[in-house]
Amino acid sequence: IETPQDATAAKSGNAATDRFRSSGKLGSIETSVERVNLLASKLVKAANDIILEERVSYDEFNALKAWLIKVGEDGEWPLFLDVWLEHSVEEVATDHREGNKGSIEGPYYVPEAPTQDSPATISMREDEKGTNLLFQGQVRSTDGSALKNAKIELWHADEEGFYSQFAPGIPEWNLRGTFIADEEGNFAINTMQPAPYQIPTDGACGQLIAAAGWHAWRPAHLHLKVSAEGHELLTAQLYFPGDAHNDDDIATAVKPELLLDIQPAESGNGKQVTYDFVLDPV
Ligand code: MBD
Ligand code: FE
Repeated sequence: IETPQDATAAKSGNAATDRFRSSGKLGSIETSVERVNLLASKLVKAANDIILEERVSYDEFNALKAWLIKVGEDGEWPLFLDVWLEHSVEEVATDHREGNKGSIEGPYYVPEAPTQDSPATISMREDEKGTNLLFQGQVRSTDGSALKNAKIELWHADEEGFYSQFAPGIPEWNLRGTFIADEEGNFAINTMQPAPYQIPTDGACGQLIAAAGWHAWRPAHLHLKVSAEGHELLTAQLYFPGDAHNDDDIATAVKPELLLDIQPAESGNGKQVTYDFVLDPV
């Protein structure tokens, strides 16, 4: 039997690649010749400028070629793009918003996790390790009105930093769920605090990180998608104060507004936190 420790970069990378292919995101892409010409020309020019300015050698050019080939073999294009570029795309897509700050989706979202009415406990193993976390709050519109029956999708890594469906030997929907808030937009979800996350070190992205002398860490985080009728979907991540990597996240996806105010649980068991979401009307 495989365990999460048997996870490899290529296995999680190829799972993320398959997930992207079946995500439906490819069905709705709109481009024009003018736009592709503009963007592709700028990208190629930027690369040529670097080669000329930095006097890139044939050895370096061939190292790049070998590395790009390996990114594909390891299925790590989603990981590479989400870690190093998605934060800028997210910034452009959401800078008009008055409601909550969001953050990047990353490579490990799976839609249609089983739905429960709040209050609820996310699906987890009987012996799930870690610190219990009660995550609660209210979903409102920018005018302050409560968003009745708002939908909160939550997914995150476990205490060892593994995501279900991307590391082997974890139940399919472990630490993933869809939750429906009550009539006043209030929600309360019991989960387990995630660990800091290291992106796979044994694939092409890990090779780049080692060769460049970088580190592979993301701070511990919760992933969320919050939605309600007539409102823009909010994709966000929330972070834990004091995490060593809140200030140097490899994915550049931390914002001050996304830090949680973690308190001891009133139940005496673990932690609790209240975090409200404000969505923008469409
Ligand atoms: C993650 O868990 C993640 O959230 C991102 C953005 C990239 C890699 C792994
Ligand atoms: Fe993540």
